[in-house]
Amino acid sequence: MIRNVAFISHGGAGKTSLVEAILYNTGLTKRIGEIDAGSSVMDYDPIEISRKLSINAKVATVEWNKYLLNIIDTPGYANFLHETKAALFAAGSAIVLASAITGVKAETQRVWQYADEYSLSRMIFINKMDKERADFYNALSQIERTFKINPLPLYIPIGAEDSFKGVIDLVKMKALIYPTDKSANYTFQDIPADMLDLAEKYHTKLVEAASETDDALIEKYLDAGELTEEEVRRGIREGTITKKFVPVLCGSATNNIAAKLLLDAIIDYMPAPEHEPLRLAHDMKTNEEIFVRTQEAFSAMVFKTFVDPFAGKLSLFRVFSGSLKAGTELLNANKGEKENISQINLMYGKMSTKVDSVGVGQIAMVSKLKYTETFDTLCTAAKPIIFDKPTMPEQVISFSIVPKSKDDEDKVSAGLAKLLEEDPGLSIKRDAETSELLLSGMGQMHIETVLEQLEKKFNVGVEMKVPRVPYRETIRMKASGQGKYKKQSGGRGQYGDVWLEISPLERSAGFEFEDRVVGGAVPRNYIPAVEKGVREAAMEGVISGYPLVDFKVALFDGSYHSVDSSEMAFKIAASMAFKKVAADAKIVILEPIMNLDVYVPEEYVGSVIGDMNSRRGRIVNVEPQSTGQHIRAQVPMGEVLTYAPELRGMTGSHGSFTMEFAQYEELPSHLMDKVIAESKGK
Ligand SMILES: Nc1nc2c(ncn2[C@@H]2O[C@H](COP(=O)(O)OP(=O)(O)OP(=O)(O)O)[C@@H](O)[C@H]2O)c(=O)[nH]1
Ligand SMILES: [Mg+2]
Repeated sequence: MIRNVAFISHGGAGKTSLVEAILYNTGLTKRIGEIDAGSSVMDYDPIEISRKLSINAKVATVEWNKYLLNIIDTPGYANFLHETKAALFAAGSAIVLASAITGVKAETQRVWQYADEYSLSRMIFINKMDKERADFYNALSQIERTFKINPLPLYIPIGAEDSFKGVIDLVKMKALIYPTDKSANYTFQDIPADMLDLAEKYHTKLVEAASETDDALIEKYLDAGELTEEEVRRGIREGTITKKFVPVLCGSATNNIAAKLLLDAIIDYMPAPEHEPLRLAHDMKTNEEIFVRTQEAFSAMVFKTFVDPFAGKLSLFRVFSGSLKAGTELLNANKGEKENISQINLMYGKMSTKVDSVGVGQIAMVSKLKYTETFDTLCTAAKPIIFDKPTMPEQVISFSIVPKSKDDEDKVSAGLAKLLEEDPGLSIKRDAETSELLLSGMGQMHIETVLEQLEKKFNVGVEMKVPRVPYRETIRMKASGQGKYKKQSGGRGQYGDVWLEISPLERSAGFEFEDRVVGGAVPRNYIPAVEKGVREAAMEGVISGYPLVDFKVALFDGSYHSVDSSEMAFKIAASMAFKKVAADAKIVILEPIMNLDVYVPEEYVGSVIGDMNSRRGRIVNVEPQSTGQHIRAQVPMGEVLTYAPELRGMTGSHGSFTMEFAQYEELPSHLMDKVIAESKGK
């Protein structure tokens, strides 16, 4: 009996702390691990300890009431949400944490959308009820407005802040009072007299909502005016899985209040693997898209890879169908290679225990796979399938990086190669012109942590330079002209001659090629070389070195030589023609525009908006939140490369934001010269 949940929320809401309480309650740890003391079992990475936040998704497999619960703890900070998205692929449902003080933030909305993409059922846990300014009802109404859902409390808090001492169970209609020793050995008591009306109100709401999930239940409720506890639970389960409503719990992770209740609720209301949304995969034999059903032959996807300099590669996989025994040989369908699964481990943090087999819904770890990378499918050779990979958010930022010592270049490349295996949000390429290493990721903090890992795990230091903005070139007019490449001195000559017409396409259309040659002026077999010549020349741009995009090229005439013509000669002629006609077609520079979501307390709204205007930003919307305002804006990427520290400075660390790529737009002409000059100097 299995449940499979991911904990998701904005950074710092208490996901990892809640998992630590769960590890303690299920007997896996003797003391509750604390983020602030650096004693967390889940956030064990040295960088997670020093930064006091989760960078990697990690798994805790725990046993509770004879169920095996696979809990995935995910990062919540904006720079690491690609990791969360990858991990959600392995989850069957999600527990969304909110803060009783600040409610939900920009990142919570982002991860909520990810859960929507995977159609996951959800429950909400309003955490930090013990902290100053904790207000359950405020957070509840903010959740309702933000997510436009029907949140349905299963428990309401007794007291708040220092005097938070327990919760009222709205199904049983009993008070659960907790001791102060964090043991979570609560006692059942009568509901305090001054809370009876409130509890009645929420109880009625809960029972009504539960009854509405089923005709027989409604009838019974209308007749008898009450349902049994079992019937209420059945209704809640039905409504949660069908997403009619979202159950809400509340508690305090660090005081170990309500963590056990959450485990009970996960078992009671979250879907079993066979009731989870079905995953799509490609059947390699029939070449069809199929839904993978749990009872089919074994299949699993690797959703997370850790590369330890000592222990080697650890692959975390989620089983979607069938079961697996240790010692089995599997197929990696993406790579077409066999992998031997010699040992299977269940995880909590970095701790693991060996098991003989795993079944549907389970998450486990296998080490030292030879070919397998993150998002590869492992299956049987008899039924090879490949799961659709989760898409990663657009990378937001690129820095060029330079080893502190010239001798370290090989070590840097080797270390980065390992980190790339761990992190699907990271990519690296060498700049063709400057031969600098460009590291692209989700934000400045993301790149910084990668460099910290290089230093800590692979012992090499690198420096990062100001990020580069990925500008593009495009054209605004039609133009046409000739490119002729002719060399006839000694030996075999070279001859290619093409006439091209270039015309603009709409934004993000990319590149189109049209063959309009008549009468064999350019022989068929040379036409692909012409297209290739144009494509390659466009990658290098014409005026700035940035790729030229969103255009169409038509080849409409040319000539050839029966002996001297070759593919190479036509490719060169095409590249010459392209550069000439593009230059005549009014080249402009495009800049990336970002969607920026900023959350700030009321008193900073004016200065944040004023600042946005000075960055050529457009305010799209300003919406009140319970804790301030949500400002949505579109801003050129070049203006917000170092926004994180600047917003921190502007708001005394009270603001938060997320940023993602929106679209390319024309760079104002007065800024063009500067971009061209900088790219020449790079
Ligand atoms: N008072 C109080 N503090 C809490 C509670 N839960 C977590 N915290 C504190 O909040 C901070 C962040 O907690 P984490 O558990 O790291 O939060 P997280 O959601 O895992 O954060 P990310 O991994 O960065 O997304 C730590 O300082 C915790 O001690 C709670 O219930 N009450
Ligand atoms: Mg965490």
